Amino acid sequence: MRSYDSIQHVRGESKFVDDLTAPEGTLFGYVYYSPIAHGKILKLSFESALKVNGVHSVVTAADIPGENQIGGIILDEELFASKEVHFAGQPIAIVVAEDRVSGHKGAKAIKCEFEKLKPILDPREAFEKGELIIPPKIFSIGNIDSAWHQCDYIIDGKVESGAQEHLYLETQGALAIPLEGEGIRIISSTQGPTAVQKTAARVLNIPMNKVEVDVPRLGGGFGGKEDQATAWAVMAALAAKKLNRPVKIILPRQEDMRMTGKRHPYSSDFKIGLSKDGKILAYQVWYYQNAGASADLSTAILERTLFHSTNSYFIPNVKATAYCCRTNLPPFTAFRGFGGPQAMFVIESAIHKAAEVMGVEPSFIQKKNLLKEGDEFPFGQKTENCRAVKCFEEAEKRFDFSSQNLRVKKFNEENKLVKKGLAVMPVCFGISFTTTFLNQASALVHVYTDGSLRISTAAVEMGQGVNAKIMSIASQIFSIRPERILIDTTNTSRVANTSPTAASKGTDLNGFAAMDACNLILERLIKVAAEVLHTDNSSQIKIKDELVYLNNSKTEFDWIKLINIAYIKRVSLSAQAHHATPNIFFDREKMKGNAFAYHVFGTALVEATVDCLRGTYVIDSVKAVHDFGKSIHPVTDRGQAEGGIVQGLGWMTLEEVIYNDEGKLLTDALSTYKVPDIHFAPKELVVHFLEDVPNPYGPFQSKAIGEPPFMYGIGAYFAIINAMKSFRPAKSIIYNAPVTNEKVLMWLHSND
Ligand code: MTE
Ligand code: QUE
Ligand code: MOS
Repeated sequence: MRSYDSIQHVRGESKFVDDLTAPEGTLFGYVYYSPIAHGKILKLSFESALKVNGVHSVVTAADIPGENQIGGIILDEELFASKEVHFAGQPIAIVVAEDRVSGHKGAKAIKCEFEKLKPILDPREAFEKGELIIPPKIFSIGNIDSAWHQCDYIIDGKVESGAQEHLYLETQGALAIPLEGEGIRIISSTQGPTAVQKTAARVLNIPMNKVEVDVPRLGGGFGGKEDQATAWAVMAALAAKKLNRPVKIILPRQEDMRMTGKRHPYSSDFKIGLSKDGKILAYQVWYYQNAGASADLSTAILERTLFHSTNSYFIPNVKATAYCCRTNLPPFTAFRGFGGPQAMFVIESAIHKAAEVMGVEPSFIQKKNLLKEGDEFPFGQKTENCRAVKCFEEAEKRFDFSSQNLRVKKFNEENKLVKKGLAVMPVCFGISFTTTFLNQASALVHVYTDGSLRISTAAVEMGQGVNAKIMSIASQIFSIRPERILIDTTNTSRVANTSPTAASKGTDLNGFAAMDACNLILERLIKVAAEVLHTDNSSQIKIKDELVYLNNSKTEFDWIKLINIAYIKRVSLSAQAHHATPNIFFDREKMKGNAFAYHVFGTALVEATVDCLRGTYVIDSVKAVHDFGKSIHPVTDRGQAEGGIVQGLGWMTLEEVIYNDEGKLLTDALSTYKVPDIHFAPKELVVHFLEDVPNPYGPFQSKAIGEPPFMYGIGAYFAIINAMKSFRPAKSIIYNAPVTNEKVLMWLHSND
């Protein structure tokens, strides 16, 4: 079964914020933003903007009735810069106009004088200057100081990984409509409707019950609309209130790229100690996270980096220290993997370098140290239903690692200017928001008298297929055709206090909530059926394929008849349910706890070919064995795995975000920022579903899929540098992602 709105999508019929029929009199908001990375605002003059034809108003910090504050975890971010600007692209005002063109003209007419201050762009420099957003966070297990004495090899190194632009197809945007009284309705392209509601209420100084946020769907989010969709929605609401007219803001692509944060760049140091036989005995790591100008989700992301510092491996002595460094770049934010990929790239680099020193294959060290059942993570949780070895061995067997190695070796002996490289990439990703309270969701289910259903949950559909999965869950519970079910928009008036759709938890949380709500209705229907069929024992009643069965034999009652009898009998055909993930906790004092409901495992084999004359490369194949649990929706799950892998490949290879010395984004268009296309995607992309692996902690034994496959892409970095290495075996490797064509060429042909 394909994703249920795919036909609408390809026909161009699905409506995104900018496609909605806006109410008559809707005005357009155009954002005026800081051209400099750091400075004091001396004078803001917008009189000439107001003279531009079609311009109605300029909205600034001075128009805010409540607080000029949009921070989520930490209250450190202004909606509109009032006294100082902290990054190039920071919003200062919006011009509200009849249409986009006059809005743009108005913004160009605004004059702002600054006293320029020196920007900090580098996280290590921020660290040196004491610019930390929170005190350092540390995870540790065993005794790192005494562990070094037991090691036969100790290797240290430095690892860099770059930012990544989300490049959702639908840019950030919102439409705000003033309602009677003080009310406001906001249609937003956000992963976090409640965050928008809460922040709008704070800025507008009205209670949350007067703000309705509605989210029909997103043209992609990838984490970029978890926190950073809020500002535009609140600006639109503020302007709508001021002018008492509907206001729409849609960011043009280039300005979206300039104004919004991306995946956090990290600069890291590691020290790894191993025994002669390849056991990792000690691992120490320091992460310098480039957080950008305000906290956003950086602290939660930093924490997830620590959670994934040892990836799929058991290491008895670990000390991982993480610094959240404030710089004058846009606030970096959530992006698929949420800090996990950055951590995994460091440990994989450490293993790669250790393998080189020891003269063994990295996969030898990887395999030797895989997590086993009951092994303890540095945060104190022990593995359960651990499938690290199972996935690795299945991949090894299925994709025949040893003969692939021989083939590549032979190829490299026979070819002088073209080289191949292979890499194995195991992944272990924890499922749950590590901030425990966020692991909750609710659902509201209505059954109408024609037998059709309308379901609301907290889940936001952003292309990941959560609606198709919830539909499938409901259709299985009632045993009715999925066509009878409609998944409603995500709306704060129908489902309150929602966590963002994030952390790959959308289906787990909302699927369980929908399941519980459906079961409440089903129980009532079964009771009604038992009554009309004159039995006291409701366990004799079943609904199967839209028919009511008594003791396994068909009755005259079908789904629609049953619904109507229930209605006539005045039985409620609506239900609401709340779900909270059981048995998880995390103690931030001790940095220990069972933070995750379960883990997702898998192993990929990546092959790349490098043209050593030109520095270009192709990804020949990515082959993965992945633990999907028992998939609710295999087509969607495969799509998530393939999409995640290609996005991960992009982060490691082509996608390079470059800011100049003044903190200005140079790669602010698709001509300068390169993402994988169909030609770059691996020639062979195999995702094998690990068999017979039910997950007791997921709905219908399924597992979360949104983020974990992203990290298979990390294998591409090592496949490429392994190929480079066979061209210049004596030159030492650098760990600095993305490994762009330019970097490949420089490494192959320079003598530094
Ligand atoms: N897939 C598509 N097509 N579009 C997206 O925006 N976001 C990813 C992933 N897959 C995304 C996607 C991210 S960052 C997350 S956290 C999950 O989907 C969120 O959805 P889920 O929790 O329902 O899996
Ligand atoms: C994974 C996530 C998130 C997370 C923790 C994870 C996430 C998120 C938050 C978070 C934490 C504290 C807050 C808040 C959000 O934590 O997406 O508003 O106060 O938003 O392990 O994906
Ligand atoms: Mo995903 S980064 O948790 O939105």
